[in-house]
Amino acid sequence: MSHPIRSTAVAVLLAIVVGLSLAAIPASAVPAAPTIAAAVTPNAVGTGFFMGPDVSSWQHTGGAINWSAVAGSGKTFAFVKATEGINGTNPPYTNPYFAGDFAGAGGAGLYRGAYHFGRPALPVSTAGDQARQFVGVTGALHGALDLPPVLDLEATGGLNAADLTAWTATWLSTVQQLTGRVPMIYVSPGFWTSALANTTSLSTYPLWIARWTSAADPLPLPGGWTSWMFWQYTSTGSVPGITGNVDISRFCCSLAKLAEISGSASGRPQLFLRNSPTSGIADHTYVYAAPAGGTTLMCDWNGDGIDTPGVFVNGTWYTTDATTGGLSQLDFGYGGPGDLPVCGDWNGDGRDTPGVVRRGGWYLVNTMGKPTADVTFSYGDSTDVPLVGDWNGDGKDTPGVKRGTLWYLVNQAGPPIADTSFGYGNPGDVGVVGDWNGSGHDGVGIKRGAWWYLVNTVGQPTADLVASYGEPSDVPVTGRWLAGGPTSIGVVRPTF
Ligand SMILES: [Ca+2]
Ligand SMILES: [Ca+2]
Ligand SMILES: [Ca+2]
Ligand SMILES: [Ca+2]
Repeated sequence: MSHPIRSTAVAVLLAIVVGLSLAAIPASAVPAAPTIAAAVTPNAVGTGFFMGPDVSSWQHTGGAINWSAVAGSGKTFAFVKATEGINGTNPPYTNPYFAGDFAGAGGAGLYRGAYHFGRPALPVSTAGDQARQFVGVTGALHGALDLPPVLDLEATGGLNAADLTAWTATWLSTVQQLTGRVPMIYVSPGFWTSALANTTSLSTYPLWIARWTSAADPLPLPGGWTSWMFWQYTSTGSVPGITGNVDISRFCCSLAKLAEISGSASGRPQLFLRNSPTSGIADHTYVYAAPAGGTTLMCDWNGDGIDTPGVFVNGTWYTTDATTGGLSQLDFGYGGPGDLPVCGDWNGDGRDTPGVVRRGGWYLVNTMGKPTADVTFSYGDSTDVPLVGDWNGDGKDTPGVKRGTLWYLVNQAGPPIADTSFGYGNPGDVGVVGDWNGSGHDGVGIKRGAWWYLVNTVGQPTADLVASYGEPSDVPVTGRWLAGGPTSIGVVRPTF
């Protein structure tokens, strides 16, 4: 079935020069990687790990917590128990000190997190009940100092590993849905290994590992995790302002990373991806915890055949290989504010890498995190929308630009003359690129409102595939969400 859409009157355009000179902007014009500015906090310690306690009602048996003294001792963050799921007919438990301690920690300038002590039970839907119980007390945790929500896993409730895994996954996904934030798992290696049979199915969630040891690190990690975000290294710590023993944890990374995982989740990209371009609901829905306000690109950064997010915000790239959201794995500077980000496999090695387009100048790099361009040239002008595709099926991605309703595609990085040019769509349509039929050649398409019109053969004036997906205000993304399939579609929508 063919669905014509209005095309411009010019069916065949002469190839035209859209760039006047090669590499008019020298490579050195691309700035070196900017460092990510560290957040300023009065509690920063100069070296070593950033540390903080986690508290519950137990820490009130000796009196109120003096949060100013906690902060003054050099601690950077604190976690406070909010709720504990109680099954059956018992009323759900809320820590009576949660509100006061959460506010007190924030008032002292500490990053603060809230956790739920899980009480797993069957049916698995009780996990959703407990997620709602938790969020009902904590709210969405969008405050500037708020850390990700936490599930404290220490009890099995008698569930076997498969049920406990399903219960945990349900709590996490429900909290993520309710808050727009990616929750974190608190667990000991022993509990994860035995009670959850060391499942690797949840390793895209950040890990708060409980391993009480004087060793220099908590390795090895269970569950397929390759990194930890917080490490509770002792249960018998001492912190000024808190009476008695208290748990203390270390944060993995820099203050900039702490700031990145904290604060408002508002505006962070939420992905809705379907496996078939023309049918089905969202097969993959997740929030990517990159900073708000950026441009989301989907590319195959690790060469495994699956496209995952990269977010470009004013010259900083936040990329991940995870297919279920979570935090960025690699942050680096490339380009600057006002640049238009692109990604593609410029050298045909099977991995996609970044590029930026600045006033018609293209600056492409072949290695993730490399601060200087490998390839530079001019193509298009400052008002064109850059696109990237493998138009000729040779395994390398090359530029295209969309200028109003006209498309200009080129098969090599450098020559300023379009190999293919044609009109497709209306002014205001958003252009997309993909290999919709798995031929090895990319085609094009447009998103108009909620409707998508996709073409397998560039230059063909009628759509091969027509689909309705997403809201008119959603930003389209395209890519392979399953290895081996043709390119499919999805949308990006900022979280609330
Ligand atoms: Ca990949
Ligand atoms: Ca490559
Ligand atoms: Ca190509
Ligand atoms: Ca194709």
